[in-house]
Amino acid sequence: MTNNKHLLAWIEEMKALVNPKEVVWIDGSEEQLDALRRQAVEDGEIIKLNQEKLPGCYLHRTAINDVARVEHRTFICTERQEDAGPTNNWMSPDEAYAKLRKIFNGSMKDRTMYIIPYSMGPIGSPFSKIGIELTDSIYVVLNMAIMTRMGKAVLEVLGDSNDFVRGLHSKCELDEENRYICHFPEDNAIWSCNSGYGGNVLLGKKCFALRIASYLGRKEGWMAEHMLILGIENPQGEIKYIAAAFPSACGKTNLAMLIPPEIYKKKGYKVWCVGDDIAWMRVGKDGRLWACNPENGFFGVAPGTNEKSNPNALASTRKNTIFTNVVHNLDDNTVWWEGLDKNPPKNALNWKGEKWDPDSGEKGAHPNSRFTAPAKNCPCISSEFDNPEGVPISAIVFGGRRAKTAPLVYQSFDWQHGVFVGSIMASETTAAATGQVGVVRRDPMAMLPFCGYNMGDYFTHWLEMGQVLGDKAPKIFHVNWFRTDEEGRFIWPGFGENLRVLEWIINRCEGKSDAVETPIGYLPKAESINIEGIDISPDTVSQLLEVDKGLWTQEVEDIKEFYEKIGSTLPQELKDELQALIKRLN
Ligand code: OXD
Ligand code: MN
Repeated sequence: MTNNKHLLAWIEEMKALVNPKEVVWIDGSEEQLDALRRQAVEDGEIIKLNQEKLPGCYLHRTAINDVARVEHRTFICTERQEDAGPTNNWMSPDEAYAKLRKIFNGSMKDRTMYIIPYSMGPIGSPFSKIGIELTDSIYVVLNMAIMTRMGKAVLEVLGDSNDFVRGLHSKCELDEENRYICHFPEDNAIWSCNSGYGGNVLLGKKCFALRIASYLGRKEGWMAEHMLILGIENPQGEIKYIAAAFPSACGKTNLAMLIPPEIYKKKGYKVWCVGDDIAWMRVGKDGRLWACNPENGFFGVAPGTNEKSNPNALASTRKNTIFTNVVHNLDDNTVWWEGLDKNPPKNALNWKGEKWDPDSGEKGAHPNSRFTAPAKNCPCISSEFDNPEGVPISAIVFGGRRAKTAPLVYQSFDWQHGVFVGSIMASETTAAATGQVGVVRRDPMAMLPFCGYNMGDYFTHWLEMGQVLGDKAPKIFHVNWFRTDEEGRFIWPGFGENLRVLEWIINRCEGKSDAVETPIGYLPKAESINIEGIDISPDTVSQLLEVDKGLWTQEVEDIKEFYEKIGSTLPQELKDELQALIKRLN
């Protein structure tokens, strides 16, 4: 399919290492993908679901020891350890290649190696980037066909260029002890072994579009961020775009596709989804910040997705979708997960493929079970989705899951303070990554697990982007949908009602709403949050907007500790911001 000598030489080298029985180039055609689906069904790798109810849909189960990203086995392999920084696991490239060569050695002996050429971003756009993934998993091929633009057209754009990310993946034996996700930013390469779980093996996503891309972005003067992108259309038909970063499983997909509350709908408000997970952002010709979603689909968390929480996501999964680790309803050959509806199937298999009794108290779907759905399926997909220029960003929003400390919303004083606000983001951990659940952890810009280089240098890059953008920089905000009362109940209704907060944010960007200055930033006056049509009292809004100085004083201590961990690369500007916060609190 290509004469690109760099590509062919690399493939020969990898072939010599993994020794595949056969090699298949993925051309992106429906015929080839369909043949692969049939084969995967025959091999038992995927199950064909009810084609009347769920046309083009399949179910896959991972190994039970392989259900989430493995951060403790994810490495940034740079020559110098300080380039990976204190928050990443590090191995020298020599050590990592040597270790992984042993694991990959002959790993495809009885298997086919698939060569997937893919583009992150629309094929041929000057802002898109090309990757090649070699894999022994049809599941990976079929997922990449949804999550990226892929096939022959990508090779045509690549031509003779050596500028592509070299991704090697093998399931090997799915051995946890030898599971590694290694990134070689200096070589534009990713090696992933012994996993079949999406976040570890769909190399275009977290590995390339965040870890490798963040490294490239710093070098080339742009940003790769763990952000959703959405457009809010007002009744006059003007659309303003917001990019928002939240740690994994904080409802990014829900926010990206939110349905406006009834009273907003009646007025003519609409929300358009550009992306739900990753934003590549550059300074445009007009000096503003423009964002593109490099992906082509959604790899969303299934549990909790329902007709109320996210009807658009649910609609997106009704055709041409791959479900992973959900419940298999044997009566009608469909799927189910906790929080889909109140009628769990009686005759069903759980995510492990075992007979499952919904009354047993055991969960049927894995908490991190997923759907892989084409973006085009989404009823509110933006008309700008394929626009290579992307969309101009008015506001950047950071958020986390905090029961008490963070108010519903606040605005940073300026860009530098906004970078500080992003750098101190924190949230309770969830099931998206293996490890303890429910612990508060700092996750600056939601990039802690995804930054491909030193976190201190990353902050510096943010500050530098602010210099370039000057007064055209988006305004920066922080939101918290998860504030609770004394009984631990959420006090903000969330979901579509979050538009009420986004409206204040947009108004602030346009200088249309005033604010109260507090030690942590600008807060709305309680009456500036529109509560028309919801059952929430002005008192509750005031409670949501409370800034507890005692809690923030404790918070400062925790930030100090975190900043110490970042160490010598922490920019002086952020140290200054912390001192300024302490001063304002006193
Ligand atoms: C994801 C994650 O899967 O952030 O998007 O974990
Ligand atoms: Mn994510």
